[in-house]
Formats: sequence, structure tokens, C-alpha cells
Amino acid sequence: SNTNTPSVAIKQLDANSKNFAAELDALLAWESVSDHAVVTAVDEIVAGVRARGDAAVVEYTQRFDGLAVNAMAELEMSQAVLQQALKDISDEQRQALELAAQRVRSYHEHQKQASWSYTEADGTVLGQQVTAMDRVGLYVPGGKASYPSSVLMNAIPAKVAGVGELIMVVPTPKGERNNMVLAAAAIAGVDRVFTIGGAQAVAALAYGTQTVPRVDKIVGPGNIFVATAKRKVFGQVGLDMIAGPSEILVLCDGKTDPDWIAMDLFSQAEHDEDAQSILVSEDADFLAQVQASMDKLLPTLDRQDIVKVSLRERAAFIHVHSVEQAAEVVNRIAPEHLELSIADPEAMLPRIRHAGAIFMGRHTAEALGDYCAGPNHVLPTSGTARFSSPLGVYDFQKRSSLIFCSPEGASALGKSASVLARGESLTAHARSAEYRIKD
Ligand code: HSO
Ligand code: ZN
Repeated sequence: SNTNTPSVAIKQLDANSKNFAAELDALLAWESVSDHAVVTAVDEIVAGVRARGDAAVVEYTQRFDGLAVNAMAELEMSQAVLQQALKDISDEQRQALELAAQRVRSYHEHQKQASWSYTEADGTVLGQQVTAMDRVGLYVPGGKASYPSSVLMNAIPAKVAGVGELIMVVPTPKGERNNMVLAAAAIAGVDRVFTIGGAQAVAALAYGTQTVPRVDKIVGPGNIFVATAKRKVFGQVGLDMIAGPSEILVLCDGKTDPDWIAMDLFSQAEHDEDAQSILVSEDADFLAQVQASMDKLLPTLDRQDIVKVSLRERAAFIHVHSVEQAAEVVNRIAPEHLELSIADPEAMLPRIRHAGAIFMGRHTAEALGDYCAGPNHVLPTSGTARFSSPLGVYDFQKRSSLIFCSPEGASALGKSASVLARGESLTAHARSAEYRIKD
């Protein structure tokens, strides 16, 4: 428009105002909808797949994805199809996917945990053995939010961990395929692909069918049906965190090009209407400059409609008055993505306690990390960085504890074990330990 009113006026908060804590709470308030009708539908689908296996999956896929097949086997995509997708994308696209995959792989190699053990004076050995999961399922959404980058980010850590078999499910509504997603699966080394989705795919992976093997863990984002189905199969199978809307917090000293900051905020807002973009600065003039940049650049965006809603409903500029206050705000929000667009990000780092990923310096746009820097883009959202970490190799590994008692060790430990067991009135335990006591 030609008026002077900003196209989207961003909410302004001041960390010195006496209502700030309450205003911040309101800004961050977010509740995942749990729709009763969805829960009922998902319960029925999961029960159907559990009872009737392939036949139910074929029926639901016809009903929800408009894909009619005679047998479940037709819903499996061969490796030849994946290789063809790799040929069908452009050279530029293939090279970009390969570079991203290679960088994500080498970053995640650093996360591998090793087994360890130590030997006590009497010869008793204690330790921990690390093993990978046998089989993992990767859910990939169909349609618009079907991101090849997310295929790499979920599949590669599993492969690096040494997972035996990686099974991907991706719905292809009316048979519509995403070649970049299939090419990413080929590059990441996905073992089998089924063109199924929704609650029926989650149930098939969790319980297994005649054709779909049962997996040990399911990872990957999905819509409300997928999230609800994951809750339903909780306990049956390992699960990743259920992601909330994506967020970014940019902390800027006012010396970065305001256009860059505006576009960084937009890059998060364009994900979806619920995404949240927050800018924190000590420089009030700079906040005004970024607002002006946003007004200038907004009309040039392809996803304006989504961006506008996201900015109007959830964005904020927070004026802070010291470095300490800035750190306090960051830690209270515990953002999924934190950009430190400041002169000395390393000096700030010790003050940052809660953030999913920290992008350091003016040149490190979140977008680089989303695609190809190397670290994972599956990150804790909605403040859960207070207690959780990015998706990683460790999410596909598990630990077994090791105890190897020497005869002397067993004898010495037997005495304490016996006392403790009798204290719990568990006399078979006591006698089992006592057999090993040498007098
Ligand atoms: N920012 C998203 C990841 C993503 N961005 C995928 C682009 N494609 C959530 O961290
Ligand atoms: Zn993104």
C-alpha cells in the first residue's frame, strides 16, 4: 500500500516495563490442539491396522490418499525408483543435496558415543556397551511441508549411529511424488520406502503388518493425525519429541544490516502461521529500522499470507537495557533457534543456557543451519530447550550396562547385597548372593 502505516506492526515489548514478565508469558503461550474428533478417528485407524494389517493400510490409503492398489506390495517403492528420482532432479539440486548430506554426516560422526569400561582392584569389570537400534521408521509428510532437508536431518544420524534398517513412509496423495524427497532418501541411504502416511503409517510401523516390518523407533514430523497416532502408540515404540511451531530469536547489537535481520525473521515466519519470530536489541532506533525493512520487503515475499499472520499473531520486538537483561530474556524464552548477530558472540556464549541451536555472528543465518551447515535442524521447540537437545546420533543409540564380577569381587559384594536383601525381606536374593561368598 502507499500509506505510511506499516503493513505489519510488530508487537513492542520493553524489558524494563513492570508488566514485562506477564507480557512475555502471554507472547509465549502456546497450546497444541487436541481435537476429540481426531483422537476418535485415530483410535479407530490404529486398531484397524493392528487387527487387520496390510488390508487395513491399503483401505485407509485408498480412502485418505485416493490411491487404489490391489496389494500392500504395490505401496512399496523400489530402490530403482529412488535412483531414478536422483537422475530426474537437476545437477544443481543433486549437488546441493550431496553437499548437505556430506556435511551433516561429518558433523554427526562427532556425536557417536563409544562403549567404555574400567577394572577395579579385585578384577571386577564395570562398563557400558553402546549399540544401535535394529530398525527405525522415518515419517515424511506429503504435500507442501515435505522437506528433503528434513529427510537428510532425520535419516543421516540414524545411519551414522549404525541403525540396521531404516524404513521411510511418505504419503503420495493421488500418486503425487516429490522427487527431491526421494532423491534425499537415496542419498541418505534409506533402506525401504512405503508410500503410506497418516495414522495408518504410524500404526503400521509401530505394530508391523505382513509387509511393513515393525520398527523400534519412529522419528519425523507430521500433521495432527500423525502426532495423535504417535501419542497412541507411546510405549509400544520409541518416539522423538512432538514438535511445536518453529521459532527464532535474533539478538542484535544494532550493527547488522536491518534488511538481513528482517529476512531472518521472515525465514522463520514463512514456515507457518504459528511460527514465532522475536528480535531483541538494546538499540531502539535499530528496532525501528528493522520494522521499516520489514515493511519494505514484505510485499516482495512469496509466502506473504503466511508471514503476515505469523508476524501479526506471534512476532515481537523486545527492547532490553543491558547484556544481562538480554541473556535473561533469551534464557526465559529458550528459543529453538538463537541468532547472536553481535560483534563478539563468543563472549555472549557463557551467558546462554537454553537454546536449541546457536547461530554465532552476523554472517550465520539460520537458513544455513536449516540446510547445510552440518548440525541438525530438528530442534527442541516451545521452550523445551530447557530440558532437551537437538536430534542426534545418540537418539538412535542405546546403552547396556556391563558387570563382570571376579570371584573376589562377588564374594565382597555378596556380603552387602545379602544385608540389603534381608532388609527388603527378599531372602532368595540374599541366598543367591551368599552362595558366592567365599569364607
Ligand atoms: N527451520 C525448520 C527447518 C527447515 N527449514 C526445513 C527449511 N526447511 C525447523 O527448524
Ligand atoms: Zn527453516
